[in-house]
Amino acid sequence: MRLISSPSTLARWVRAALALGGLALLTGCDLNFWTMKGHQSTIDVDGPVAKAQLHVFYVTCWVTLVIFLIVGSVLAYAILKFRARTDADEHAEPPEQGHGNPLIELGLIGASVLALVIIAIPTIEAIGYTYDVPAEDKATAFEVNATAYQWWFKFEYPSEQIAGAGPLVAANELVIPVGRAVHINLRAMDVIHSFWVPKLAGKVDMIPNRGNFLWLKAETPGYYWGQCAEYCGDSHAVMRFRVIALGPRDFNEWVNRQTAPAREVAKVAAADQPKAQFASYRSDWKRNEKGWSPEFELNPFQGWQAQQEPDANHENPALIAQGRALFQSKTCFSCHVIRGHMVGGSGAYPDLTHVGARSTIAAGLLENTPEQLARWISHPDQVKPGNKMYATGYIPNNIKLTPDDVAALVAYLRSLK
Ligand code: HEC
Ligand SMILES: [Cu+2]
Repeated sequence: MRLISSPSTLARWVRAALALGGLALLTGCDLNFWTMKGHQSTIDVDGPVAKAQLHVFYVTCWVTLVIFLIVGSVLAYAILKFRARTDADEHAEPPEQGHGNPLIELGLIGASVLALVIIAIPTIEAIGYTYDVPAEDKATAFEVNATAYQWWFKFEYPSEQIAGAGPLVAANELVIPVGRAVHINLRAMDVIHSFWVPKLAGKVDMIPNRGNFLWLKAETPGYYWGQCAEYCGDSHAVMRFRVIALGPRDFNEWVNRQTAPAREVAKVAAADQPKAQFASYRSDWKRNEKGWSPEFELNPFQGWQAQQEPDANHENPALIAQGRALFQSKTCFSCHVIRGHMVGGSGAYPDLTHVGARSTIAAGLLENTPEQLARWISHPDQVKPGNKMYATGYIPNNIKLTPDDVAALVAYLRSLK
């Protein structure tokens, strides 16, 4: 109790707690406090849109730093110079008060206007530049539609039409060509969400029944973290996505694979093939625990690239065929499209035609490994609170999966490269 006996010690404890809390928050955001680097750093950015926005931030910072130094020094000077030195000082009458000095007042107004103008010029410039694709980039711009659902993202590529199926559709991973302006139409199907890839561009809201858009450009091939930035319900905090920027050749290859129908795996006698390598998900995984391995965290771009290739040596065609049948009998197909394999699904749920080629599942929450897939489909409710797959599918359809079912479904989903 002695520790908080006086008000000033209490104040010291409160300050220490606040400082610790702030540090914990910063590390929670996975931003390095000293280098300002991190998956979602707005200080360590790529591409002209994010750079223009960062420039405005720095201009504002410098101007306010100068103001802080001037006001701070005057304040410090006054505090030291006019402090009470003796007991008599402390009880003395206040000195005669001044009543305005036109020169100082006009000077301060002038200085404030100047500071605002210095900030306003680059701000207005950046607003104009970041609003829409600039004229010189229009000809080569790439168009994408992004639609937000509680709690995942759908990406449509209007320029990549598939005969009889409309535009190419993917979920939660937006693949874009590097060095080209990307114009993204933003839509929402239920509530207001917000589209934010901190390293590439500032956030823009996705509003039901109201078209919105933004543009961005990646200059370096890579893997960028995105996040819904407008509170949208139970799983808002884990409504994420990724942007993967690829060079022209890789991008074309990706489009070719994605526009093809779901992969077929030739049937071979089950006895010749390796057994499933896992029975179920790890029961010691906690709710919402981070879903990726240290290797993936270290180089997710390589992880994503490795995920594109089918791993024919470790596939079990009989198990895959079993999984494909289960996908139908367990009613998964009533929500999810697997183009070319079965008729069903609707645009309102993640397209799974090439789910095996994604690096993450459940909207960027879990790394797409066999174990995490097993974890997701056996207990979606334990991973993502309120998710619609569980609430509107598993509960009403009474979907129950045995460990064998899970192994077969995982083998099937993994084969969909
Ligand atoms: C009621 C519709 C519905 C049913 C039935 C359903 N799902 Fe889903 N599924 C969803 C929704 C919605 C999501 C997105 C959840 C989220 O991320 O919030 C999803 C996500 C997924 C994902 C992750 C996709 C990604 O890229 O993030 C996989 C894999 C999946 N479901 C597999 C299955 C399997 C296997 C079954 C059958 C056992 C099934 N689903 C049944 C609606 C459904
Ligand atoms: Cu959201």
